[in-house]
Amino acid sequence: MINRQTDRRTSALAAALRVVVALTLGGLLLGACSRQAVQRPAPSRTSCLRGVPVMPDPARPTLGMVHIRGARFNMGAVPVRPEEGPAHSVRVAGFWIDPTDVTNAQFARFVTATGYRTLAERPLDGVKYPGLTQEQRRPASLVFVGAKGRVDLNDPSQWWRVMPGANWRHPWGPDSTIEGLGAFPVVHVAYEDALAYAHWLGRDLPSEAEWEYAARGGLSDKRYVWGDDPPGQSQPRANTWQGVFPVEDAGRDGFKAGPSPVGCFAPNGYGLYDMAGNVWQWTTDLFDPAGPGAGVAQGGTPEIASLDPAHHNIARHVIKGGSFLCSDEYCYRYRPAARTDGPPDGGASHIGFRTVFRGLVKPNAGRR
Ligand SMILES: [Ca+2]
Repeated sequence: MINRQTDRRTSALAAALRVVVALTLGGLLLGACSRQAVQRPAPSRTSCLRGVPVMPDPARPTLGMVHIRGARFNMGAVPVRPEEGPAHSVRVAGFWIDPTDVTNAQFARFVTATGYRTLAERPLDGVKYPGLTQEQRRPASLVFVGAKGRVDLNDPSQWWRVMPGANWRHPWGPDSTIEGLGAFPVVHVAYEDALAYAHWLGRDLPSEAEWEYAARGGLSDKRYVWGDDPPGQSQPRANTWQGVFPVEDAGRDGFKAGPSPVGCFAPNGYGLYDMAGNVWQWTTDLFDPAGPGAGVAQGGTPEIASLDPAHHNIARHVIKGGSFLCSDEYCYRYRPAARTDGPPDGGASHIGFRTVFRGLVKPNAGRR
């Protein structure tokens, strides 16, 4: 039976954890965190698609993207989690979308062209965090480190560490590297980092509705992006977690406790890869913890409803798709209707993104 009591909005709590840890324990725990990182096996594969995904080119904004026709669809579902329902009819206009998550190689092209530095590579803003010392505001990101034994699954601090020096170039900490991992999804990218990449290409991040419609791949009211069969019943369909979370990932999908290269599992009906599992993906929608539109219905605005009072009142954005950390007993969010909020001021080991393009749409153009 699925234990749905054990999950909390890991990403949001992990975000809060960054500040809480810094405030309460400062450098002592941060220093210890690096030493607590788990030994991580080398990934079983470093690429799955032929060649790497197309390198981005600002002069050709739809290069390598897939066109999705506009349509009306049922968004959400009979809720597995309270925030997922009820299902409601939504219309999206046609748009283009990346067939895969943005990879390390693609993001590196952006950084080389622009000199951009991600949030995790910069100190926290002293104006936003006036209570933190310079030491506590040093560049860091949230790294999944697992646990050696069963832990309280309501306490994400048991398996997350705020790790100085972790960022997209060093995803498991300062001693790690992305050398040879160009086909892996870029991670440790904050919302503003993902948006900067998209804007460089004249694109945007998907709205939640666009993302969910694309993820469903032409299917209606199905639990998963491939239909209603649970993953793993016949063949692996996504990079998720098998085994006791967060202790042991059996890796029956081919990848243990970490991301897989993009495109290692069958695409959905629209030719999109990894719309379930692997890494979460940013959307432009603001996250209302009371449910979609709940704050607005009470007279507020999406902006106000998304503010996290426990985290310096920074707006939260919806992330979709689940990640390699989701199992059928914990998280269970590798479903198109599932949603949660990402850390408002940083990235993490399990959050990436893909982009959309809404201009110059050519109906029926299909894959380009
Ligand atoms: Ca896995």
